[in-house]
Amino acid sequence: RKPVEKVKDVVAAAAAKVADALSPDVPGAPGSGTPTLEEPTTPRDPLPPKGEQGTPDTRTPTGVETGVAPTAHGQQGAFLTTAQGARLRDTDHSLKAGPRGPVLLQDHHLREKITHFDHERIPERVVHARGAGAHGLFTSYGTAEGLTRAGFLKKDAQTPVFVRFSTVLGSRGSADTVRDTRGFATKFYTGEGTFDLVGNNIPVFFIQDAIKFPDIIHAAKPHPDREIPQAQSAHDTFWDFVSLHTEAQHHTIWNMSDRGIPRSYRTMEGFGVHTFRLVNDAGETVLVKFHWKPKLGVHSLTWEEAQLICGLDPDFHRRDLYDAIEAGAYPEWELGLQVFPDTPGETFAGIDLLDPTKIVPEELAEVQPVGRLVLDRTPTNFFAETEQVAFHLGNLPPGIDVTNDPLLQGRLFSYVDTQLTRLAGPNFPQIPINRPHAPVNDMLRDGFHQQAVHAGVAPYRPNSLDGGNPFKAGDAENAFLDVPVRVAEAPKIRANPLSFDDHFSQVRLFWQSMSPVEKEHIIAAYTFELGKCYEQAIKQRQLQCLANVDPVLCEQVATGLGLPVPKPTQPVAEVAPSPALSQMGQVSPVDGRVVGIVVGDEEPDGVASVREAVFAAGMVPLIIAPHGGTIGTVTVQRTFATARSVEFDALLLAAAPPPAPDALPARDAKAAAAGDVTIDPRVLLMVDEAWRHAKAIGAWGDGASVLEQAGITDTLGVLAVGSGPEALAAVQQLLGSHRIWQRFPTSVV
Ligand code: HDD
Repeated sequence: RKPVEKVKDVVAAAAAKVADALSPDVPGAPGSGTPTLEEPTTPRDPLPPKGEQGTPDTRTPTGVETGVAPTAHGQQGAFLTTAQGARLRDTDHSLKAGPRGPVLLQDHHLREKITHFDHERIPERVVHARGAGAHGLFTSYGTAEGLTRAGFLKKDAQTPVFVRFSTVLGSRGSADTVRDTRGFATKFYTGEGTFDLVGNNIPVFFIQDAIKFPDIIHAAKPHPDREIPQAQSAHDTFWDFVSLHTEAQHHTIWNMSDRGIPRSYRTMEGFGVHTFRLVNDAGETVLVKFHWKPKLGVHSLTWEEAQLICGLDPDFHRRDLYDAIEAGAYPEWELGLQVFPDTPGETFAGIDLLDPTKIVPEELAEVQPVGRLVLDRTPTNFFAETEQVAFHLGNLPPGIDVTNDPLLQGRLFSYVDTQLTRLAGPNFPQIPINRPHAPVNDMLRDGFHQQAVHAGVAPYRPNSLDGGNPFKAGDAENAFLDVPVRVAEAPKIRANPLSFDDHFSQVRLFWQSMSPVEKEHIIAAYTFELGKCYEQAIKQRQLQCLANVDPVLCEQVATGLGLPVPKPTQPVAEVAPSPALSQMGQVSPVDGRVVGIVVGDEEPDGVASVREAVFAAGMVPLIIAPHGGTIGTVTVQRTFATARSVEFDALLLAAAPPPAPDALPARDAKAAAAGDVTIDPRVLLMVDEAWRHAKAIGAWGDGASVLEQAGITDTLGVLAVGSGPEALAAVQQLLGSHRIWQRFPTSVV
């Protein structure tokens, strides 16, 4: 007999012995009588790549095709293999000396599997750890052609991009809707080298010099002793720092405004913050600030919504981004530039353009649109793309250069440096998501995780052995130009320009530009945050800062804290408001807005057509019913147990569902039994919250009686009408303004 058959006999005999030895009371063991779940037995073809997902770039960093099939590590093939490609028989049992062990050290598959698992996590980002990303396309209008030689800003140029949005303070697993600044980092894979625009949704920063970054972050992160609070600025160390280091006050008031709690990444502005320098073909320069303007307008949550969502759906922003893209409601922004003459003083209208705690109001320098960004593809793999993407402000294509903003200069060092730890070595630009789309021909060699097989013997210049390659490019070959800006002759000194000393005028500018409702929200936010501090001295010091901003703001917050109102330490600045800073008064497209539709046990009249009409308007309808499955012809997406008002931008009531005593807490069940409540209390809660959060509510048919029982008699943005289509039309129109603003009290300011 052939040796291989003998081996098979031995294996079969061993397996039989193992089966005999297995205790019959082990679930799933032969003879145990416990059924095991059937697994598919026939291998199938690998799954095709996810729809529209491009295959990873297989070029080496030198631009040479590796020839490696992009699906090689797709984990989608029919047979399980080791990391080396050997097919495996079993991945469910370790190799043991007999069924009762011990486990053998020689089990290479066990060791490989566990070792790799043990090393799956990498350090999270030291800031901006929590984020979500998406791919898209940037199309240039060509309007910046005269200002910069950057090819991706030439007319009709199309550039693939990857954008990562983030919160700053929280850990990777923290909630999305906390009060915080949001990161808005964009990687443009231009044909002339990658351009990273690493901005925020707030146009100013806490500090003017990068050397203070560890201080502000240490102050804002959880306390070092107990590591709480998570993802919050409402604690002593944060307010200790910002009240002492008063240049932080401008950024802080933005955080305390509704900008600190965006409705969605899709409804956030983005800002490059710093001033950059553009250079055109003729070598002429201008100074610019980058702005992202969302197509859907700038909109926020209310503070109560934000807090509720932290518990009810901590992934709210991430989910919203993915859902919108997969539903075809592609998030969209316009890139705009504020353009300033490149004068030696680097100021505009008296504002120091190198001070990152200052804005230039849009009324003084209009934001000029230069292109459009559309995000149309979710990542295939979160870790590979969103987690491993590495931004760096020094990634600049020819035509864009940095300025002397001291915050920007320090950032130029920090980003590469942090990736060396986070992504373990200097070769992170070779990770697929970080690979440039421009051909790379560098002389960087070796290092941990080197992916390239570099040919040639002379990675140095000058050389003769590799034919003198690589050659230096000049203007004709579109080489990057370090703009030869004159550096002032000045002593070496650790100091700021005098203009950086103005810490309050623009805080007041922001405050003065807010509508009364927005001012109320700011007062409430300061009162909440300082109310969470323990040290009276810190609260008093912050009140002192507010006194320098505005007497009403200071007095209202002091009243909320039960503390005396301090006098300003300097005259309150005279400023002209900038209406562009307010979020109110905009009418925006309603694409991707979520409309909850409450139904009962039976399909109400017109629900199916209203649902279709919501879809047709580019919004998302969610049917909310007493139970899952279907109600008549419509499929249920949420039940009274899983739905909560904060998921919806507007609510439609098509029925008055009675209470289901079994599903109610004892108190509500008692009220229902007594006949006091004839509508499910969870529906009443939904309506009450939607009303409190100033959302449009429409009702028709039996739905109108829900409003009555919820005690909502105010008709502002609450419409009981004859038919579903009428209710929808009215609600849709109100949604354009995001909320029924008049419903918020504005008694104070
Ligand atoms: Fe920063 C990440 C934005 C100042 C040091 N920063 C990071 C991210 C964004 C910003 C959006 C996340 C990028 C991603 O999604 O991977 N940072 C800003 C803005 C700033 C700013 C708009 C001021 C205008 N940052 C700043 C300073 C320093 C850093 C002054 C250090 C001196 N930032 C970092 C970092 C991070 C980072 C430590 C953490 C993870 C990373 O870089 O890749 O290097």
